[in-house]
Amino acid sequence: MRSAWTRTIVVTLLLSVAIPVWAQTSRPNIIFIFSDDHAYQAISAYGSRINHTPNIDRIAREGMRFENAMVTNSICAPSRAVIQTGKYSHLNGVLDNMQVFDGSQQTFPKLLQQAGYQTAVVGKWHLKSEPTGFDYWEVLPGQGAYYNPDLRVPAGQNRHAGYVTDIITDLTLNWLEHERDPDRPFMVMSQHKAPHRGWMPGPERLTLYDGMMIPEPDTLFDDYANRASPARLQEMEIGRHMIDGHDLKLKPAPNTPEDNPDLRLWLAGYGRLDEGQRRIWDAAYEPKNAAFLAAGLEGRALVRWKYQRYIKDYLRTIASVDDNVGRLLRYLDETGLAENTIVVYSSDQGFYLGEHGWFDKRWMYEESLKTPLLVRWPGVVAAGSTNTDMVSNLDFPATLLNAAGVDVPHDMQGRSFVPMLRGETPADWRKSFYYHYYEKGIHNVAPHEGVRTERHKLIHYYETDEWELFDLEVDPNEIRSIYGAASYAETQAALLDELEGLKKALQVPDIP
Ligand code: SGN
Ligand code: CA
Repeated sequence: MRSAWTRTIVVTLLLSVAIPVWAQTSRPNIIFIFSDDHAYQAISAYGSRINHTPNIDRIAREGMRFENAMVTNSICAPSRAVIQTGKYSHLNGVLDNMQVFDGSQQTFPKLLQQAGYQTAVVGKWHLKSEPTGFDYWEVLPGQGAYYNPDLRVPAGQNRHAGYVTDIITDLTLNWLEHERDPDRPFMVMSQHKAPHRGWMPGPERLTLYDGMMIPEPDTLFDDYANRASPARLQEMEIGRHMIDGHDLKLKPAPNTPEDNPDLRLWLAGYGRLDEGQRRIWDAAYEPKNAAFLAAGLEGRALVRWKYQRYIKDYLRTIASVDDNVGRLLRYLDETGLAENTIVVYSSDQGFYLGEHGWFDKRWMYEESLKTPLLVRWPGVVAAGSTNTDMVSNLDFPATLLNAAGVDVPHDMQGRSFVPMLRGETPADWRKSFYYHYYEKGIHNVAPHEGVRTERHKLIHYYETDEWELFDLEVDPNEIRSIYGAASYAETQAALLDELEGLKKALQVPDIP
């Protein structure tokens, strides 16, 4: 009896050793749903005052909501390069939106592939070089278009009729249904263009919020007093920097010269609509535009109108993202895949929804430093749980590799937050976070670096050698820098030390 048991155990052990790791089907699948510029303030699971996102909320309700997920460099291509590599911009080579990602370097999809995962990426990519480490890819060239978008594939480019958010989901579902190898685990990145600027709502959502007033943020009329000079010098104010044809959907006058940038942007958006799409677009916007032009608004009233026009279009594009998250979740339910699939929802960075009078991102101030992060993992993550530790897009690859049972390479700077997903924060988890924004160009945000702790934030605009210090507990809106205040001298000195220490540990080169 005993020897039979022993034999069984030995055979079982031998078998489990003999089965290659990649053939074990219990490893979780991963669906990484990513959007572009989706602020946590516009997700009801984060307490949004301005919209409802029932499908995205479902991921939070059945999973974990991270309240302090931060990006290392709040802009598109850099954030995506961080996510591919688990390394800060100064090591992965993508400091700003102009640089080309070196796809020959180590990335987490490649490591998953080597471990037997089937990998795919669909939608916004923005790293310029061709995706590497993916069995299937179909990505938007550059920023991509909202309507009738082109998508790049290894053999060239295809034009798809319809609305980009629906198309990205269609392609994701098509791959899952028809091209995936059911005997292997998969990792698919389904990455939306929405709600990126241009803010062109889908055909079914063009009149959502009509007749409603969306609440304004407290700092819509920020005067940038008590801040360093960059806050005043930026070019991302709703009042001053929105483009009529592009951002506000006001048709350029018939005699507008051809080289007018407003007209060019208008044509790049509205100009792509086919006749049928144009009809419903015009029916939605023309009556509202006529009423606006007749009202002759000025001053704060005009800013308020622009805010309403902007925020409604932004939220309309999110409504389509939410619908499409619902489609993906339903597919997982219907196929039984939900049980063994990790679903992540996140965005490449946060966004200003009128806070400080702004749209766009880039700053180390909260709304763009933080990004939404929701994770559902049945059997591992407790439903409806929350986490407040400082996690980052830097940690995404280490976390996904760890979840897949793949070793995390030592040269990745991020760290797995799988322990937090299980409800336990390691005692030595980071208590401070290093941030660095580099780009010089559109929106004129001065390059800066800084350190964020649970309570404080120190920012250095190194080109003009100006500093800001915020106490987030007493000043959550970051409207009063207390850098240099005697009562904060100790805190300030400690943060300066912390910043130096982090830069050393993270191998940040000296600023030239
Ligand atoms: C475009 C937008 C900018 C935006 C950048 C970067 N202008 O240039 O407003 O900051 O993208 O965005 S637009 O006129 O083309 O809409 S990012 O998300 O790709 O970093
Ligand atoms: Ca972005």
